[in-house]
Amino acid sequence: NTAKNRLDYQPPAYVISQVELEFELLPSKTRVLAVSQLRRAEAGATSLWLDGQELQLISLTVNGKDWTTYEQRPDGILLRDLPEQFELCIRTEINPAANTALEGLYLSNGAYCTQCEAEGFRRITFYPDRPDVMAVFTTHIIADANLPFLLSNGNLIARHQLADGRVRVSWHDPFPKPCYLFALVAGDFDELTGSYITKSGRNVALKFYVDKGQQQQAQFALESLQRAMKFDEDVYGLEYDLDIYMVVAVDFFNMGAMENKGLNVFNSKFVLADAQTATDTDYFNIESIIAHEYFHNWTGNRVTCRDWFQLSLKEGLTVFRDQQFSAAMGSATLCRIDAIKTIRTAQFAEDAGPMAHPIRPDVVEEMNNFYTVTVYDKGAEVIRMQHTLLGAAGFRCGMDLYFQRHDGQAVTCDDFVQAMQDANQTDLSAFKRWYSQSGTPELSAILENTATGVRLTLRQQTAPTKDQADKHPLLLPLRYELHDGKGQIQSGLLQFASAEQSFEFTDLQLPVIPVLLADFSAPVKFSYAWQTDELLYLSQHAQDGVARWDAMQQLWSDLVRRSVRDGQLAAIPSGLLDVLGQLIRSPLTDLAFSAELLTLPGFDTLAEQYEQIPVEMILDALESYQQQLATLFNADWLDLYQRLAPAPYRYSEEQTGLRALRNTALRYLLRVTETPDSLWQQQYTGSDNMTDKLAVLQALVRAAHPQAQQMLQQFYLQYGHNVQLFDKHSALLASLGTPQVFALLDQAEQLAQFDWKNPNRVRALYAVFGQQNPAMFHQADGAGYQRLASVIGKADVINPQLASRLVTPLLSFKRFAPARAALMQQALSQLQQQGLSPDLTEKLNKALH
Ligand code: B3K
Ligand code: ZN
Repeated sequence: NTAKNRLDYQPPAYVISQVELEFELLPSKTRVLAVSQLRRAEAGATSLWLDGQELQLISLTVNGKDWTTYEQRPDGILLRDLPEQFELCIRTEINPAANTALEGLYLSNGAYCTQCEAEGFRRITFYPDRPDVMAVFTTHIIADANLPFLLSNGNLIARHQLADGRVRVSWHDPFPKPCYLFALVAGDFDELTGSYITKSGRNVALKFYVDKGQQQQAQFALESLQRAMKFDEDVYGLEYDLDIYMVVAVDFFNMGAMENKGLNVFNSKFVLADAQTATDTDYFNIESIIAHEYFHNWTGNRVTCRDWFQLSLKEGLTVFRDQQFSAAMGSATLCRIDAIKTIRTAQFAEDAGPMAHPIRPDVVEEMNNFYTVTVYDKGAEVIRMQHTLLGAAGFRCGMDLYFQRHDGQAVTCDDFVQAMQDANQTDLSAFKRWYSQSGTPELSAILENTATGVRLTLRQQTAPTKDQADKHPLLLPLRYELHDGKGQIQSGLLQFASAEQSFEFTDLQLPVIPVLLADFSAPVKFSYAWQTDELLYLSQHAQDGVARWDAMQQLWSDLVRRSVRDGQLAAIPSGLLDVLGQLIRSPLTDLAFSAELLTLPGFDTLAEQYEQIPVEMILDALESYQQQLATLFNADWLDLYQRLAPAPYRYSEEQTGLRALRNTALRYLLRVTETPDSLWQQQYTGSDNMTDKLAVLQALVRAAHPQAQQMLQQFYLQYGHNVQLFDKHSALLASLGTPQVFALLDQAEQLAQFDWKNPNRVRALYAVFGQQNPAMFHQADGAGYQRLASVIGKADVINPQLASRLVTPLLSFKRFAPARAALMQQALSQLQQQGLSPDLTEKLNKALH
């Protein structure tokens, strides 16, 4: 066990002021020379640990002399007898062509690129691979002339032709940085160029590097970057600091994107977009991820993490900032609903399972396993709560102080909260427990009359988690609305910090209909004994849009819960049908919001509400309710569909809403046999954009329509040559809820475009199968579990990070009835027989013990 503990942090023995790297690029024999200037930081220290993995050491000198007093181990080198100050010069050889883990320096379709966060730099050279060692980097790249673009961090300072025909370029990044922000890219690309003038008048060159022929598809990403740069100036006063900002799109990538200083590397699916290949959702994701990586330039790069336990310092904060940006670019309510779904499905599940951890973890084996929905998305909720408690102006003051104090430093989550506190002269010590406690608080409320008004009694409780037995109350900011049902509303913000507390409200008598988590003001589970008509009232009259949507979600989960309890489908109350009918016949002006109100909660959202998940019952109830709505409102759906006539494609809030609502209608229409095939065929062939084409296929798949498979085949033949569309085809196929899916998955693995080495290809099939196909993944005989486990075993040998992410749906086997849990556990145990990567080992040990 190689577990590391947060509290064991030791500052570095030596620090590095400057490092000069020289790369001689060859696919299987790349030479790396690293020359670093070191200085003792800890009194009396004479030895220094350098991390290194899969490196061939060629030579090592200290102050120009061969150094022999060192000890080489499988994971690095311990240097001894070092002077106070010295120049360290290390030559290594690495093999990018053999690097299928996609960590360190590797090849993606013939282009060299790097991924160093969290601990990938140690696969490039021996170095103190920890974020609190910040140095100024200069990088020289030597490569054949067939690689015209040789890129690294900072500004280009030189370019020479060498005598042997090769080219040598040099880059210098003046901002000290940890090695996880280092990047190198070398390849042949198309270049899309733009510019941005900062608020103080500096001109920044913006450059996007994409595969040949795809230049125009980066235009939307470029414009998104310009909007993000403006937003950070307007809202936080933060300006870009180099003369050039580069983004490279690669198809082989383990996650979404990486914020390397001045040289972001992106998964190409989060850069490339045009109406024919990208959906509205793709456009939304591109804009938000471009912004996320840009915002890291301040929250992550200028101020970075002291150690990896502090990851949420940069990730929670940067997700919060990208959410603010997306809310400002489009519908804030819709963005919030998206974020809530992520918390209620993936994050609540993580907190209830074997990988439960606080947003600032205490124990880590493999750091790559902690880039989680907890650190990122719950981390963002924890920042959001501070924003709620301090107000926008107070939060901004805290941010200003944070940068004033810590620019150029590697700091902790405590430092962040301290700045928020000091700038606002307030005490956040009670709030800080959110950083150290894992698990989901469950909040409940009771209302009663008193002599002078109404008393609201709140209780909170957090169940023990796998990692922590004892739980304490947390400070919950609760945005409430109290409705008297006749149009009078009292609203405000409560701070609830104990296990139980009562709040008195005057000028009010029961009956009162409460909203207690408007805008989802705290990431908790909430229960209150609303009557059906109270929820219906809130769905119409809550001031907060999120609360209106939540009331509808609550109505459906109540119905499903009753169906599960009674073993028979509960009837949809007539009041709910009235509200739905009304919405279909005359939608709200925000069409996308109407679409959300007309959509039932997903399987995962419902599943999270049960201690033992009744898979079939939830699926059956969802299926029946959707079928009923389809049949009952058939004429209204058709009418709505026909009224929402599409205009030529543009990505805009208005058009996106129209398509969302129209395609919601389509989904219901395809569930009834009377709907003529010509309706969806016309949309499929007649539409000028991928959003509407894909919506047809999705609707066919979800309705298990007899023509679904044939249409998937047609889509593949027509579009499968484009990798983004090939992945969309895979994802659709993997979500088919009938047993044929197993044979189709087999066939898909055989297609020429499929590649086990490319995480996008594998995820499109198997992340989707495991996470978006509950009917087949949870098939009662365990075939789904077996399939996923065997894929994970195969992937782990190639790419541990990929395998480790795919395993998530199997980990929570304890949430299922014994027969099913046993099958899931069995699949995991079989997997464990194989020699596994540290990534999977950590997760399986936690799940199985
Ligand atoms: N910071 C990177 C994630 C790195 C993941 C390493 N396994 C992308 C981001 O959050 O912006
Ligand atoms: Zn990030």
